[in-house]
Amino acid sequence: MPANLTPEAQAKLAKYSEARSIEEKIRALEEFLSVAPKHKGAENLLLWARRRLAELREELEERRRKRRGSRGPRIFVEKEGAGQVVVVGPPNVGKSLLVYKLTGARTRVAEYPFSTLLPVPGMLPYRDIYFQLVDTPPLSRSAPQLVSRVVGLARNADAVVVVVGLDGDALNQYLEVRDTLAEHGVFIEKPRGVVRVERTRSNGVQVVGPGRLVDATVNDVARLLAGYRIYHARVHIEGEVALDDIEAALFHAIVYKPAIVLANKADTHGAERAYRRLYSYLSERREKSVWLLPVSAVTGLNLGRLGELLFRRLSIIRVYTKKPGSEPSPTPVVLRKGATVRDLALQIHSDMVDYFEYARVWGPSAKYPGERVGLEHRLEDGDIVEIHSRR
Ligand SMILES: Nc1nc2c(ncn2[C@@H]2O[C@H](COP(=O)(O)OP(=O)(O)OP(=O)(O)O)[C@@H](O)[C@H]2O)c(=O)[nH]1
Ligand SMILES: [Mg+2]
Repeated sequence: MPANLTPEAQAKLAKYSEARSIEEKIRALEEFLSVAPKHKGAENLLLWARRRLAELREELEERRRKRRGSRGPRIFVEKEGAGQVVVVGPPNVGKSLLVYKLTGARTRVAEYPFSTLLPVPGMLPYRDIYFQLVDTPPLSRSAPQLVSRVVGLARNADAVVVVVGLDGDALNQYLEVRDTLAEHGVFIEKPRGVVRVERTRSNGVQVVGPGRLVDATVNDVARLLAGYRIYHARVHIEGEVALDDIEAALFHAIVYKPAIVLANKADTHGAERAYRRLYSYLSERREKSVWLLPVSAVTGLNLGRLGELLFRRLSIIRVYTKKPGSEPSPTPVVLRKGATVRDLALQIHSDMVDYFEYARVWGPSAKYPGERVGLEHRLEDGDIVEIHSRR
């Protein structure tokens, strides 16, 4: 069942999602919490609202510090490159050394636990693109202050790399990281259903994707969204999705992040045994879609394979644009798998679709080199596209 909020509480959440500034968002959430019903159905949303409020307050505090010109700690990391990937894990497993080895970023590596207290981003090159890897403080129930910081980073990221240490009980470390994140609404194991709500400007509420609505119709979805003053949206669903899941996704109360587990310190004594246990656990739960790679930050084992795994994990494609009569651009546009020429045009310029005439495509999605296609043509990784427009 959806949360069944009063119209007043729904209006406050609508205000939250329409808010532009952090201050407005904080005010809307505070107002929501003051009017929200306390019944069971609304529990999850209330929990989310409290946590989100705490994250926003921390972000506001940091902005204020920066405005005052102080060079104090940075808790949030702006996205760069083809995807932001946070590197999380228990203390002392080698997160910082891995991010340093993969990106060259100046992380802090130490023999003792809790050496990293603030996130440090670095860029990992892969073919013609870069992934942003973010080193983070350790996740440990004994340091709750750090937990909310790491969860905030994970919630905002495109994917999560979980680092565990094969010199210890790697399986247990994985389970603890997974559960700690899940307690805060960040899931790294694929849930029964996955929802992504994309706001659009026209065409009403559409439900798309390979999933199935459970005990609900598209009309029910439209009604739910209308309660939050959302009249145009594309709701992507995968797996089995209930109205509840859509409501949670609206406010990012519950998010699913694709994950790769790096089993680090493969060079240490006893690593093989620890790895086998972790491997058999994850392969029994294949449908949860958590990927595993043994590595060693010290010897460099398998570090060269992470780029390819991230590329597949993020479900992205690279599309190279070109102007008539010239060479394709050396840096691709990064799109989601399944993207069409329309998505590409929108990414280039918001006007592009209005003046679009046709496109020519070379590469995997073209039936023959230079095929002439329309806006709905589905692109593939490595395509070269030339857009012809009326101006
Ligand atoms: N043998 C071995 N040691 C490693 C490996 N990776 C990291 N280490 C060592 O493990 C220790 C911890 O490394 P860090 O990179 O600081 O670990 P961390 O996970 O960032 O630690 P916190 O920031 O405290 O959570 C250091 O002494 C590293 O040299 C590895 O692959 N093999
Ligand atoms: Mg560290």
